Amino acid sequence: MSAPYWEATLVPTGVEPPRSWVAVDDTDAGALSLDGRWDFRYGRRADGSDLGDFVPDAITVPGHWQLQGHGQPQYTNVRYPFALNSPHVPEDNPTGEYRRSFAVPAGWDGGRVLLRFDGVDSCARITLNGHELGVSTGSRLPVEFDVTDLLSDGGQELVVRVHQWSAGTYVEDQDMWWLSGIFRSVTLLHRPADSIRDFWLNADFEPATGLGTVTAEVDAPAAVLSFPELGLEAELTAGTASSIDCGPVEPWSAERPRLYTGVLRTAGESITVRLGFRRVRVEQGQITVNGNPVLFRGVNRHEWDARTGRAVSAAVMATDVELMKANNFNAVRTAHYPPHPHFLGLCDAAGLYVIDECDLETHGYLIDEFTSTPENPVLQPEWVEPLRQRMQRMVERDKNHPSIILWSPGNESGAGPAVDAMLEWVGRRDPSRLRIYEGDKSSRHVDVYSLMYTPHEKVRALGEYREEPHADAAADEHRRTLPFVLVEYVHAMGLGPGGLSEYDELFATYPRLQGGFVWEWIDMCIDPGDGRWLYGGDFGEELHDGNFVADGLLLPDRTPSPALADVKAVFSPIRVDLANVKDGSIGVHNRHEVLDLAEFTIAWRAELDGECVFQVQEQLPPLPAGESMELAVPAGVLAAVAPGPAIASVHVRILSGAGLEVTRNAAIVARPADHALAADGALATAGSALLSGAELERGLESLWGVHSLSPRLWRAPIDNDRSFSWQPRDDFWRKAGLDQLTHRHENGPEGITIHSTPPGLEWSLVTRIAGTPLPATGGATGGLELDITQDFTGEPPEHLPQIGLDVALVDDYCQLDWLGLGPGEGYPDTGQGNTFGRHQAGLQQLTTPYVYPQENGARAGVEWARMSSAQGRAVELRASRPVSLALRPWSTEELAQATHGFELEVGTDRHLSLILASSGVGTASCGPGILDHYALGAVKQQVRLQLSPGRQDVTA
Ligand code: IPT
Repeated sequence: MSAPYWEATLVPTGVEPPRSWVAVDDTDAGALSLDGRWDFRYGRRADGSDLGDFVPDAITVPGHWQLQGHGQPQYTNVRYPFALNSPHVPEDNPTGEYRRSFAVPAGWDGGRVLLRFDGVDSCARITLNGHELGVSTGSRLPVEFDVTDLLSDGGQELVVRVHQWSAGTYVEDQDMWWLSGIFRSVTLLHRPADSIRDFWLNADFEPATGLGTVTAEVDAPAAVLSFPELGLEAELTAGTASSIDCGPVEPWSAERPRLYTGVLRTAGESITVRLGFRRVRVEQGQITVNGNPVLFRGVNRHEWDARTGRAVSAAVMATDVELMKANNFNAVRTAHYPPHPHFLGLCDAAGLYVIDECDLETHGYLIDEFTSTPENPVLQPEWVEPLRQRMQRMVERDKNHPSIILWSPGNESGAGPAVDAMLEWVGRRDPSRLRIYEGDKSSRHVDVYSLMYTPHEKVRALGEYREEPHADAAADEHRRTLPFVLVEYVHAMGLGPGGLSEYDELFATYPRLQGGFVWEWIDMCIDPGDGRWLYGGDFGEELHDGNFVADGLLLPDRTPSPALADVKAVFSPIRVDLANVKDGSIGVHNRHEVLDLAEFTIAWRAELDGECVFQVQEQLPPLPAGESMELAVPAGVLAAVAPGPAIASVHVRILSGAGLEVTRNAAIVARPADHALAADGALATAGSALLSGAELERGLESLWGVHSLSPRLWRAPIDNDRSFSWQPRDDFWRKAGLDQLTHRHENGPEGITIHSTPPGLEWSLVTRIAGTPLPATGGATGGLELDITQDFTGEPPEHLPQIGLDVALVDDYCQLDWLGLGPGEGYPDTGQGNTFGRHQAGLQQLTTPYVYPQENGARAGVEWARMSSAQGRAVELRASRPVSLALRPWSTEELAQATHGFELEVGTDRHLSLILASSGVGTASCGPGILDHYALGAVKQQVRLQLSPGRQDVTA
């Protein structure tokens, strides 16, 4: 018995040869969209024996059936959802049959009619008017069928039977939800007589002369290519590549994505075409575009929409590209499959370098980074041709996009003949672009060496060509000539990633290191329609990988997580260094690839205690790309912040020609001469009136509404600390009892002493709070001045998450104003997007709704703050040295216990964490842990706080 089609390692059958994808708006040939509601029936057997009757208008195309009430989503990362027995799949194979009828539009005379599917997951048998057209495989690749001779005179009936599991599943083991169905558009295309079957306009730029050339291949009779803007009108001959001189042109790059729009015309069809002239090379061990070395400030993008899964609208794609550009990204890797082709057009227009990655991953067959089981499909002869064809299908579909500068055969599939065949084929078909593939450590068939999640020191070694030799001498020699790119790094899961700035420094130092791609763009959670964010296991799946699917820079609803602002700051193509601002100049570094700074402006602001006292804006000089300069501070700025009784600071913002902020920075230039609080000084009124513990407690309660004080060393575990991480620090911290400290309060004549000890261990944290009353001024009630010290006895653990004090409050404080770093949360190795200044946030903005609840929201570098409650209480804090504050409507324990954001309800409880020292966060959820200099030891802490009744801001 021959294998059923869904278990055949087949290439698609009955299909047209692959060709360039043309948007229906770009051709004058007729097209009919078959998107919309289709009839549907669903069963669990691939032979269709249990498919009931069709339900009319029951499902939306494009879409996934699991998100429309049939079957369940399931999320696994590396593991396959069923036992490995390629090419066999389980008998329980969810199967959906789609049906719709349509009429061929009038006027489609002559020529042929094609039926195009842009994406069907994972395998489909397609039937038109009772005739089988063929079988589609390759979920994220298009198939086209010639249906000309099968059209009936009346209406047409199209039936598509789709299977969740197929032989193709074995090569589609990407880290994402298993979701099925017709998830991209279905279109009927008229191909008039003498229309254009395929074309490739490959536009080259010669940096030395500034001349452009187009190599044009066309599969069409008597085609004419015209670009009026270039004064170009050329006749093309089918079957031969014509080389067309275009004269002087402006080159295309991510920074200046210059496109020329023209027309490719035959007697039967006109297609709008776009040229981006650029030359991609490896020169002297560096990737260059138009002769300029590039530095990838990139991100890995899965296609995702929390409501519709991988069926993403054009509007969502546009939002993604706009957000990437606005946040200083210049590159995107289409992890781990060819994206909807519309996205690539957006990258051409906006300026993003693209790694176009083919639909291949066999991760579940890998034993470790270097070895795979012998059954790995990429090692099997029968997979060579189907996988080679997948590469061909992607490249032919996407070849006209100037934004694509690298081709990738796939992700994490190891090495083998099938991958070699993919790389060798594309090397011959398109030598104008480069090849990259992380999965083959020999890098034999690629132009760029790449790894993922590599620790900083190893990356430095690569930058210095000090890498471990490859066992094969020839491969080693070749690999040492290659540039290096991190295809994935800084795993943006939950709070973090830390370590980004240090990677950026390495990229800036070593020419061989040409940047990397942050993992990943968006948290891939499912919103079932009520705003909840669900992850693996929430659909009753037994096998799943939990919240590992939520590791993006955007929260599931596309609101930026704080990390996005940090990435924007670190990736900024313009750096401003304010270290010497007091002396009258700042450093400006132009990190662009081609742009000089003539079109950018700098906005200066002088502030006293956070209030703007002077501002001025000026054009930046035309500093060439790659160069640095000293820029004089305008006279008025420094004059306005001459030392006085306030914290004086200077702020700069760099704005693009369009007025968008590229980056910002700020520096404190003077502190008040009579700063009342010196960290090492004595209490202002010490000796005179030290309050007893009981008096101090009463004072704190009446002034601030303090209900209880709990010293704290533990944080609600962040994803980077949890047990699945590469450095499961939280396991260690729990073993050390940090989450279970018990406290003993002693009220003495000189204040409060709190002994905090873990169960059954000998060491303790001793917190001492001494206080004196502050005199009342101008009729207002007086305040309190506190001296807080925290120190250790015995042998505390070597590394701690934080050192501080949790304050449970009586009033429902709902707003924080502060002078410090902001506007976002900040930890020692995050918060690069923050600047010093006066900030304000309501309770909701003060917490970050990470999908999996964890430590979040602390505002760092705080020197002054005012907390205001709904009841009208306000209290001001002035600190002798910068501290971190986190105001939350739940306790650390509540935060730590919840497993979904929606489990945390906002009541009237308020908890303030006063964090005197904090560990970094690292990126160990997938990658290196906290860098040594961000680790926190058991170090004595001291701070002096002045608390006073605050002025309530009058709200309308
Ligand atoms: C690696 C994968 O390439 C990516 O798809 C994703 O799984 C990511 O990391 C983690 O979120 S897999 C890792 C085990 C190296």
